Amino acid sequence: MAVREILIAPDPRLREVSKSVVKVDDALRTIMDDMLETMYAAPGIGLAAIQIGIPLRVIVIDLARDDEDPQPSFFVNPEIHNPSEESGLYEEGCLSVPDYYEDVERPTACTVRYLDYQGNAQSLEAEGLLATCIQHEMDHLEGVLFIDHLSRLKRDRILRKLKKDQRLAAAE
Ligand code: GNR
Ligand code: NI
Repeated sequence: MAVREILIAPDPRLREVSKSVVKVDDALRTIMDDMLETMYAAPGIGLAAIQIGIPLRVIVIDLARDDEDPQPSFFVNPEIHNPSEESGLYEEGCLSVPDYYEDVERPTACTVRYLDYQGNAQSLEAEGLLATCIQHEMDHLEGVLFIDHLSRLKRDRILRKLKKDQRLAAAE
């Protein structure tokens, strides 16, 4: 397993629409293992493949707390069904938008259909943080970032600061 570099906005690759996985094989499992290790190292609770530059519809999530055993979940070709009519606000962050946290409104529950690490079809009823995280990761598969749910003023302000941070880091 290897920790890969996480792309930071406004990297144009984060705007790509990821492609469906054709086969869950060992090559894909290596990517999923690297995604998990990269997410744990960050640390974060979710990661989409495009965040390490791989435009495939693959997500890893682990919501376990530090004092709990790891509970990694792998979602290949995930689809959201039956989003709840009820929506709620959750303060989101993103490893590709480091150090910014803002409330985003999303359905509070949904069903997810996907292929697991072995390639078996699964269905999961998600609510709360899991539902939020899955929807945040699904957005990445469409080239959408959580800041796209904010006002243009807030989004542009964050993107401008991110560009400046990267300019300063490059000059170091
Ligand atoms: O680590 C992460 N935390 C988080 C908090 C609230 C809502 C979504 C997330 S996902 C984020 C990791 C990430 O960027 N995944 O794409
Ligand atoms: Ni993210």
